Amino acid sequence: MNHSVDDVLKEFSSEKSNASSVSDFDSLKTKYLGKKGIVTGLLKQLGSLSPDEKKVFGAKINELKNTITAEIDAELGRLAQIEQEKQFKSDRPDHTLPGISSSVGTTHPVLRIVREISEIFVSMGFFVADGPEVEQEYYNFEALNVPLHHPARDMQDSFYLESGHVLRTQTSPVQIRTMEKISPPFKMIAPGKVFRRDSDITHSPVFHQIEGLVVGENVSMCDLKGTLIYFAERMFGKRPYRFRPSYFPFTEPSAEMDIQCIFCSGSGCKVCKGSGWIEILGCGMVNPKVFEAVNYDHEKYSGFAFGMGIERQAILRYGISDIRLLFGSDVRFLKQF
Ligand code: 2U9
Repeated sequence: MNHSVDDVLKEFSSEKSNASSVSDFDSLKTKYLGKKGIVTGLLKQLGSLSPDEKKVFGAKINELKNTITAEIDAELGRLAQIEQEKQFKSDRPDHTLPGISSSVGTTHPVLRIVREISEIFVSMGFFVADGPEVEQEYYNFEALNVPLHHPARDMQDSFYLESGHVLRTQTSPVQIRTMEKISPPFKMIAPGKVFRRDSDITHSPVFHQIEGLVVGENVSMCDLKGTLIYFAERMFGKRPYRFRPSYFPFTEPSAEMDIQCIFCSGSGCKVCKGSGWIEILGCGMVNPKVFEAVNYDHEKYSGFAFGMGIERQAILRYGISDIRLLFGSDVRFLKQF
């Protein structure tokens, strides 16, 4: 038995020196320490020995088992580390590969137009004002001379909140709030979101407007025309224009401004519905009743105002075929501007 323990250790040492891979050492483990392994076989033989012999050889076999286990585990650990290092080296990022670029957003065409239009008016001395989108009925309707029976005040046409507030249907309340704070003369524009209960191919319940207001002494229809013609020429280039009479409760007289159709140059097409003209904005001289609401002396001061839908300007400026594209957030569309 003594002899065989030494022989087993010798044999193991010689086999170990030939082993080099994880599977080699796994096989050695099975061969020496497995259920049917050599060391396990030696342990089984202990049963046939006397108690004294059992003590001596039992200790020797255990020592042999511990030695073999330790040596195999040490080798397996060393190989695992080598393997890990190899993997780490192969997993290292390749800095020579081209990078993945993140996509950069663009300015939405509606905001572009707001900026472009604002710049034109600011260059003429206008300032830009802002105000709440949730408004009191007074600022959205009463102060603007919009009577109670006017269709815009109907629940069918405007969004009312339970509190009695209304989502502003135009940016005009901003001008009323501004006039409550400052005295003439001044020139201002109010760009922003407005809300109407309207939804079809050409209407969206939310859209954007820019309105303008000029108040001072001797402000005339002539100032209105000069200002708006200058604006239209900078926006759409020099082309024929016309003013048609219209009606708004907050202006008197009122007009709509058309420019010659930019798509057919006046010969008539689908966009201008064959008329050769395209409406670009509404305007008029401020109704004295509006000045009364803000305690301006309407004998001393006069003013003109105008309003335009931004989406409409964007459609005309960029030749966009469908208003819904402006609300769709499709980056393939938005990236074109
Ligand atoms: C005050 C006094 C007068 C603003 C005006 C229009 C004419 C107009 C429309 C254009 C297309 C709205 O977006 S749209 O649907 N607007 O035609 N807006 S005059 O008049 C004002 C505003 C404020 C204190």
